[in-house]
Amino acid sequence: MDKPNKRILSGVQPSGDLHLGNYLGAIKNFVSLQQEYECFFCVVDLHAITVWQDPNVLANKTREVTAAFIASGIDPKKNNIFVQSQVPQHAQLAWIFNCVARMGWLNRMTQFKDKAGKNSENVSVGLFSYPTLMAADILIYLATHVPVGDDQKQHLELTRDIAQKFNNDFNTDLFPIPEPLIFGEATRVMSLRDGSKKMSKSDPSDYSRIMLTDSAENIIQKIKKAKTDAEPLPENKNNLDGRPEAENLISIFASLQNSSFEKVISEYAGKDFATFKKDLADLSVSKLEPITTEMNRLMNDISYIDSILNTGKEKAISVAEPVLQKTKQIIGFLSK
Ligand code: AQP
Repeated sequence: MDKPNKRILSGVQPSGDLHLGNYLGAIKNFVSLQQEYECFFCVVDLHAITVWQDPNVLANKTREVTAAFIASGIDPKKNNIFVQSQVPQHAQLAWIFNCVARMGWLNRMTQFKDKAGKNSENVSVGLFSYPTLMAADILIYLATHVPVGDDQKQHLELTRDIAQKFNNDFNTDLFPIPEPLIFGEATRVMSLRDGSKKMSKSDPSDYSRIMLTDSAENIIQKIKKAKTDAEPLPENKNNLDGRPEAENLISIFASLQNSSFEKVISEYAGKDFATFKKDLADLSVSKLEPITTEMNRLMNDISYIDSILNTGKEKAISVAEPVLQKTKQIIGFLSK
């Protein structure tokens, strides 16, 4: 069993249409990391079913996330792209981690509190234990680095705690303590309707997010209607206090342009939002339209997508299985 120095694992849920937050916070960064790291990119359908998913659309959404990876520039020959439920080692290690993680740790997870809201008695047990499965996703590959959006930072800290506790409890150094890779100008893209809420697949308003499946007209409309305030764009970053919607649109612009927040501010200082939004819409369409077109082309070739997933599954299992066996041996389970 090799111990890699630079191995990435990251996942995206097939729980709805992918949006600009998923793209700028995660997928765009995957593309830039693929040369430097050995990468495992996973469509995390086991995570998706922590809330109800329509069985008639789940398979299609799973392929669509795969298509989005490839259309965004992830090379399927160089990287391992696969589906979480097709690699049973994830769920097996997750059970072991359920017995390592402490209730108090999981009780602190803000994503669970946000998603469960006042309904916490009625949500699935899976939604609560989601972070232990995420720890298993990462550690079953002995991944050293995890590129994610800022919203996943707390879950990654829990993964590090689980790795550390397992290693301590069993006097081993099997699991690495993985490092988060949270970078870029848009690590937390906010809703276009409310700058205090994260852009999310599950927001009931379509106008809260730009989706990778949106047409150019839709993108233009959504940016035009995006909430802003009456002030022009500021002269510097300090003048953005209390203006989360303005800050969000500037971050999106900077990230799409591969530029910096400061540079965008200096370019647009004092200009009105109508001008800025028009340029942001043009920029968004020019960056996203080629991805959407390629996703649509790939979705017309399902056998190609499935062949990529099949190859990815085999490679993933070949790495995950020895780690699972080693884990079981350390715990004291009977071996095969
Ligand atoms: N708004 C965001 N800004 C930056 N990054 C984001 N990510 C998600 N939303 C934003 C990052 O995208 C990757 C995949 O996320 P996911 O689909 O697995 O889960 P999620 O974070 O729960 O995404 P959603 O869209 O909010 O889904 P729902 O509404 O179903 O809960 C992760 O790296 C995440 O950080």
